[in-house]
Amino acid sequence: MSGLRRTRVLSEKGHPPWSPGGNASEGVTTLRDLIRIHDSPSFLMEAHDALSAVIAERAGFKGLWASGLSISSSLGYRDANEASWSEVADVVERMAYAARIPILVDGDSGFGNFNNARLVAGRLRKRGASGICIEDKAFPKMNSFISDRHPLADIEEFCGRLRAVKDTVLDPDFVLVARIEALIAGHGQDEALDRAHAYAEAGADAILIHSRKSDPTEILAFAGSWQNRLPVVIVPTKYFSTPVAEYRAAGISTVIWANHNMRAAIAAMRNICNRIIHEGGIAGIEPDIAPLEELFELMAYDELAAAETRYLWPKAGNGADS
Ligand code: SPV
Ligand code: MG
Repeated sequence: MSGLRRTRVLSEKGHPPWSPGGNASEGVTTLRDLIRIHDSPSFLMEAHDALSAVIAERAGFKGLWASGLSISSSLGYRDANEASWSEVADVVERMAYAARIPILVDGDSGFGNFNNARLVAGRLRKRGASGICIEDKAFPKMNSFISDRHPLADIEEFCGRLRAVKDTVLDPDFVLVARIEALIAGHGQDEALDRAHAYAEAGADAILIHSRKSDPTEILAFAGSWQNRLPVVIVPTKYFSTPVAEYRAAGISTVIWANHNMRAAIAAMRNICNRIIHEGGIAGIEPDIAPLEELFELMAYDELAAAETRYLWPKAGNGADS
């Protein structure tokens, strides 16, 4: 029996066999395993659509970050809850369809109160997400690097959002990350730690501590005090020059490269657009863009060709199940 036959049943994650990631789950690490406390941090790579998800998977990343900033940007929205949760969920579904590796979805502040948060988390799980990250801000949120005004949610009220997600999404593999914006909002370590303790009590599986400083002092101080009561997740967008060895030494569980596929795409697209304008054509750019063959390979066109021999002209005897 051919491999194609064996892949006819949908996987638990819902991959049809013809999706680029296929439905095999061998070798896939769960998000819960990635976000455990390890000797060395796990990496989650940003993706904002199915193509970027597949590219990250092929590069060897074990998990994805469905970034609110990047998904919003690719849809032409500001990262200020302009995109509806269902628009984000549509994108996540395409990512989960195309890639086999688990996806942690940036759930912003949960799109409202406890009721919205539990609804969104449940829908995202159904559509292929392996976890959700919810930040302790009010709705609508604003991207953490844009303004200085980030009103924080009341701790008790935010704990209600976390508890509601936990009580609603009963899948033990689904990961709930509580994101603390206290440092972003200009509060100190005490506020961040108080929140971390409360969110752990409310059932969070991990704590994301965010910082807008260009050095890692804040998050390292937090990690030193927190002592890994729950795994710590960080987003070193602003303190990008810090070596990963420092995170390893601090016991950081997971590092999110939060927007780097999107920013790489912006730079590449800007460059190629400018060149076509200035060079007056495409003769010179061919070596600098992905060959069409690479695109066809990423999207598994070979599987479609093989399926045609099975379903479209099975009697032709040209290779199907012979
Ligand atoms: C995102 O990628 O949307 C994030 C990270 O939430 S940040 O942009 O740093 O807020
Ligand atoms: Mg975000």
